[in-house]
Amino acid sequence: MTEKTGLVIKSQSGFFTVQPDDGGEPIVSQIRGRLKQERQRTDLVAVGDRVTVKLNADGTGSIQSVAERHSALSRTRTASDQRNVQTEREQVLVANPDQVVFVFSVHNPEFSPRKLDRFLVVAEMNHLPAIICANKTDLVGPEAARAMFDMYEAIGYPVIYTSVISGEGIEALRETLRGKISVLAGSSGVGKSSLLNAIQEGLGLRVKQVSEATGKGLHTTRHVELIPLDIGGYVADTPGIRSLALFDLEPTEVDAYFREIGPLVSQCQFSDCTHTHEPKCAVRAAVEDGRVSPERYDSYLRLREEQQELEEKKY
Ligand SMILES: Nc1nc2c(ncn2[C@@H]2O[C@H](COP(=O)(O)OP(=O)(O)OP(=O)(O)O)[C@@H](O)[C@H]2O)c(=O)[nH]1
Ligand SMILES: [Mg+2]
Ligand SMILES: [Zn+2]
Repeated sequence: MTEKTGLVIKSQSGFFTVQPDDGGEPIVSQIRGRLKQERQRTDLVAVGDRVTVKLNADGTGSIQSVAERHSALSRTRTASDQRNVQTEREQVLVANPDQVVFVFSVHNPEFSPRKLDRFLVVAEMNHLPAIICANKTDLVGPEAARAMFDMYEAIGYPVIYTSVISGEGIEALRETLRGKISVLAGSSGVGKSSLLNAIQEGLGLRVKQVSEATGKGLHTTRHVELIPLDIGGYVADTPGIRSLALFDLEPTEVDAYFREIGPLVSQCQFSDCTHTHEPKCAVRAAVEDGRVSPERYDSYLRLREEQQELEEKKY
């Protein structure tokens, strides 16, 4: 009996493609029966998981074991069973990503701080390092581009300034992706495919085929594929991050996910401070003296409000 260890690079309707560590051909595998019966609080196997596979005579594999995940890009969902008992279940979009790269363009389409702040909350919720890629710098020039994103560097998020036209930052982006499993996310038209092509010829096209193939199915947001990089590592370009809704979030939890605001909250005079109008509010004081940017404060208030409304709808 031959067993191999490898990485799950694709999952589709119960079939998992495993790239063996020995560099051999990918093995289309299914989950071994006994593994399947184990109680599931999370997806048993997801793209990015490290597994052992037993090779069958017909060339397919069966997954024998799954290594413990060190991280995941996931969402939790509350589901009811037959007896109406509510359980939380985790849906994993990508297991073990090393980082998420949020791509925005500085122009065409316009940069949306609101959207970036939401993405950053998703990264923080999942305890994943976030990197910001500010693309199309050729359209506005380096100073204007930096003025838009400086603030994010100041609060500790690395920003890579890129242009597929001038070549700025392409090498830096390549180095950032090298040897890592990266999730790339960003709105349509910001230049994700163009950047991938600049890093490795044909890579953008490869990703496009994946996203088109999955655009049709029901499980659009769940389908992810890891695309190998010549320089080592993998990227997943996923529209799914948009649907990693924030609805699992309690309004007060929003605090913790705005990394520059979280530590201030305990310094407000009132423990139930909403940071909108109360006297001696440490958050508003920080906005006034420039420690928290007005844009981030605005994103923060909007998210809190949204979560509040969702909470109220629940009852
Ligand atoms: N000026 C300029 N245009 C760019 C740059 N990068 C990409 N573009 C253009 O922006 C448009 C969109 O680029 P894509 O790479 O297709 O964007 P995408 O993020 O992959 O979009 P989706 O696949 O729809 O999600 C194309 O017309 C590109 O030529 C850049 O650095 N500068
Ligand atoms: Mg694309
Ligand atoms: Zn306050």
